[in-house]
Amino acid sequence: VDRVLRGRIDDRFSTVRLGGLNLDAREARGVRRVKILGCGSAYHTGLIGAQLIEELARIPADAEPASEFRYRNPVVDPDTLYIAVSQSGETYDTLAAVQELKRKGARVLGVVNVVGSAIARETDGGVYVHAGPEVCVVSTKCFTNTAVAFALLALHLGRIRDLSVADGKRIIAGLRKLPEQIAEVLRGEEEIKKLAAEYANAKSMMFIGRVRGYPVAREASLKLKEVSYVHAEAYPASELKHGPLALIEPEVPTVAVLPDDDLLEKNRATLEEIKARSGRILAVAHQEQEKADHTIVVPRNEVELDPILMGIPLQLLAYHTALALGRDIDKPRNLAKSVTV
Ligand code: F1P
Repeated sequence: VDRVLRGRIDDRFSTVRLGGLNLDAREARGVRRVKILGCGSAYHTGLIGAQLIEELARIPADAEPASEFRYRNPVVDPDTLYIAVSQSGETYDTLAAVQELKRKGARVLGVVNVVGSAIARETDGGVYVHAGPEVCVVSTKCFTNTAVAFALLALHLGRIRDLSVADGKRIIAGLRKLPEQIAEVLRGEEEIKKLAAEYANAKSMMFIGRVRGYPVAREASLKLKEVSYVHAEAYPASELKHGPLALIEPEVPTVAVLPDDDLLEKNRATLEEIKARSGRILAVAHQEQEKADHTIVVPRNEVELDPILMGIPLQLLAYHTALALGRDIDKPRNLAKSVTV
């Protein structure tokens, strides 16, 4: 996180410098929509990015799996800014989506980790996330850094559109706090290891979150599947009552991601519904949750940045679940470093 922030923040003017963005102020003001494309973890950071861009720059934004986008003959709109996200920069579905967009005359930026990769070369400009090489196959530190890069991009767009100058100061101060807070979360690893042992024999795991919590729930469930092969589902918390509640039983625990926002009461009501069906609950929150069987407490930051911090203990949970089940975490089955077909 230090690396993605380094040299990019000017505290005096609460502005952000994104050298390679290649989007001048006039072009940035003309953006009417933002559409973010990526696969797997990259798609999930896109969901976080879309929320940050809506919150901090007030531009309508959404994210879609690049693998879907490329197959559906999408309408390409000249006032939409397209952003491709990829750790490796080589994922074929994302590259194909970029090429399709370029063919149709769209402006496409990249939020990419590997410098000089195919997606970095094909896009018109963008932000490198400087996470360094992902030593394991799954995306972990790159997930965190990409979310930070999106916070910087959202601040930049907001500032150009003069919408979030006051917010900018607050978010910048929050970003500066992140490295130490992440270190604090990592110091809690022993506790997470014990929790992983406790939940490792689950038949299946449910991950839920509302708004800021939802992309984190999706990512945490993907991490668990990728490295431990435990079946997991992720749902927006309000969708539970539209069917999936039927799955809740003691052998199917729920991981609930609970940012300290104005949805916390609503989230607590969902926990009650799960308890009423004898479901076990592991919460990730800023304070102990009395409805939960266990809570992983993470430090408080600006609520917009909660998805960044809350993802980290759940990456550790997936890691220790995989170890508890004797999986080879460095060689997860059926997963390539970059998916090129
Ligand atoms: C996308 C991705 C990763 C996943 C695995 C397979 O990669 O789905 O999120 O962990 O490595 O590929 P990328 O486009 O971000 O390199």
